[in-house]
Amino acid sequence: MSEKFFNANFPKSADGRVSHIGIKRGEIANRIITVGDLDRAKLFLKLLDSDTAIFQRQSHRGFLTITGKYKGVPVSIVGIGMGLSMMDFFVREARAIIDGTMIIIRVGTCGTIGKSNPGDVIISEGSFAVTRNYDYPIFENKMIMQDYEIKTKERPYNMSKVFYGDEEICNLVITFFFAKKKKNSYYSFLTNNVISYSLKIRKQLINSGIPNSQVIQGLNATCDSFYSSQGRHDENFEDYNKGLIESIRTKYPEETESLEMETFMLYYLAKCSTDAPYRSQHKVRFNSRNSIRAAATMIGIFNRKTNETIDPDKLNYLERTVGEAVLKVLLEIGLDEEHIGDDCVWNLKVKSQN
Ligand code: R1P
Ligand code: URA
Repeated sequence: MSEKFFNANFPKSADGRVSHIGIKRGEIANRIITVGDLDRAKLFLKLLDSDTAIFQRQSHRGFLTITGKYKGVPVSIVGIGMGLSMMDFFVREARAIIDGTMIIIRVGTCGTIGKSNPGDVIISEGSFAVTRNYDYPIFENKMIMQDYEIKTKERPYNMSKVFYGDEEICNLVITFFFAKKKKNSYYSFLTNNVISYSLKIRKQLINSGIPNSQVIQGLNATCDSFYSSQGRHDENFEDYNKGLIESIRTKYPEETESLEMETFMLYYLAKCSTDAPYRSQHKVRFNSRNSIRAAATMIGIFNRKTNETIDPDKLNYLERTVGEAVLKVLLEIGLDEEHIGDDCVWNLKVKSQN
């Protein structure tokens, strides 16, 4: 830590920077795409308007914030790295420095455990957490373990209830891929696509030999490890996770499509968000209105049933396609109160080349 922070409860630097994501008021917009991989954030940067200055700041904790305009509207792209706590840092610290509603759409990758395959796009209407039960003992033999489970009803992993994303935004993401929506069913990716460049993309998909992907709506399981709580086998650790994927699908049969590591925290915090950031209200009415609206979309990269993995060119292509669709969705949502000010980075002019 190279500078002094003030207020131990919610630390900020003298010039108002929040301590982990490293930005201040006016450097992040109300409409946000968040990703894990910082290269994905840089890929999306290329989609922003070129006639507006683009702000970029990478914090010492690994968060990358990019703010500019898309079709004239202020947007931010935030790369957060991985895991529940990184999502928690990002959502809370961003919330502390933005006035008005925040719209946050995650564009991530995931493992697939349902109908979907690598190369399919999944819109997560809801998410639950799968976390290691840290009170569960490390056993010397299986018999003692079975006795313990019978006596205590404890299991090595806990599964939370489901928290849902913003229905309107999730549906909009789907309609930006497709003209019609049918819950819990398959969609032929980019057929009936309402995005104007659909034909071009379809041709490219065919020309590059990339088979059609599907867009699937389903539940997400957000796990506190890429390994143990996603049911991966690792002989170096005693993880008690044999059969975990089946247990997940038993708890939420038919609906669970994806395993990843952040969406639950995003949906949960959106649900916990208060109306404090609405400056126009003058006083806080606890939880009378949420100030964060969230959705999550993810590209399947590993099929956990068949071990199939995605081709990197296909992933790169899909990231760009999904990113562009999500930017368009962000523009569709009206905001009742937006962050404004002359010092906002999106109001800066592009420096002339001369
Ligand atoms: C694990 O490899 C990471 O990939 C997924 C998981 O949620 C986890 O963060 O998401 P991103 O592709 O957005 O990083
Ligand atoms: N991200 C995850 O968390 N798990 C996967 O299997 C793939 C991406």
